[in-house]
Amino acid sequence: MLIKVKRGWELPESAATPERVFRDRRRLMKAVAAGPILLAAGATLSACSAEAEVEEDPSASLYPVEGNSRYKVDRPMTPEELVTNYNNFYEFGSSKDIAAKAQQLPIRPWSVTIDGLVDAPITIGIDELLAKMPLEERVYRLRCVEAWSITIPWSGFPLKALVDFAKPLGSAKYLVMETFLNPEVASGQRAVWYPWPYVEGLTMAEATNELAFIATGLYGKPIPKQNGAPLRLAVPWKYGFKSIKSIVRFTFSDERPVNFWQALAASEYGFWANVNPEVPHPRWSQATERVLGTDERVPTRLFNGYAPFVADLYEGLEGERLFA
Ligand SMILES: Nc1nc2c(c(=O)[nH]1)N[C@H]1C(S)=C(S)[C@@H](COP(=O)(O)O)O[C@H]1N2
Ligand SMILES: [Mo]
Repeated sequence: MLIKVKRGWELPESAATPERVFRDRRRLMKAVAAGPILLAAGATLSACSAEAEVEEDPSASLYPVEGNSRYKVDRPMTPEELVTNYNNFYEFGSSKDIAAKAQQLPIRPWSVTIDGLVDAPITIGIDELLAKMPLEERVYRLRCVEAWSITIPWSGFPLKALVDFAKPLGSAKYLVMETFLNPEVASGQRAVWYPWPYVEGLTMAEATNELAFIATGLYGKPIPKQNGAPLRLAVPWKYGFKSIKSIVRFTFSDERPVNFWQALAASEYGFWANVNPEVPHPRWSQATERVLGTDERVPTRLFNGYAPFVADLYEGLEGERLFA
């Protein structure tokens, strides 16, 4: 992606290739739209239906957005092809290759409800919300609890901007977030042993920390469905499962929520889930991580390398299970 190179970000040649393919497909889609003559090529058409969705996204013209260089990474960007084809999104199944299935998710209209301990609850359409929020691009690392990691350019807005917009009451202690519930299109949600819908939460101090980000774009385009369209959380100092996808509700609460993975296995997953190489998962070490797109295993860092921004959030909380 030329624009990334211009900004001086490290981008391996392999990452540029999918973008070229994407552009070629866009050209093809335009050709398809121009006349019915290509419609006989049914196989080609369905093969690029994902790109067609991206084309139709009404927020497409918002991107790319201005980069924020405050948040530095010391690793090359993960190839887009990998980031969009190796996913955790249990609503569409427990394997990593849910990208095609996720295209079933309708993302317009998409309403976001803000309620609980706020001045006035509101339900707002995603495009109206996007128009009110200060969009920027940030390169963040993401460390999954399964010990793999990626480095990606999100577009979106600071979660604090949404909190300010919501005007929470002084009694709010937590921000609880909820994913859509639609078992008709999300086959994973027909598995009744999971506590759907997916829920996550942050303390107010975490939610208003400058790193907490709502991602609405990825690689300078609207965020793909498999990555949590049309809006998902990005909290890079916590294990990936905290970064909840496809959010429909933000509820301010005075009660700590039980998040999805904690409800499933409280002995393995908790509320805080801050990255710490020295605290193993009960079934595996967290000391190192596999860097997707490379053959490397590198040491994992405390708070995933973001300690300068977030370590002070946890002062006085040493009695809590901060790292699971
Ligand atoms: N709603 C929802 N959000 C979710 C998940 C999920 O299964 N459902 N998986 C989480 C996990 S475990 C990870 S590692 C990240 C993966 O994000 P990515 O697929 O965009 O890399 O999403 C998180 N958000
Ligand atoms: Mo994860």
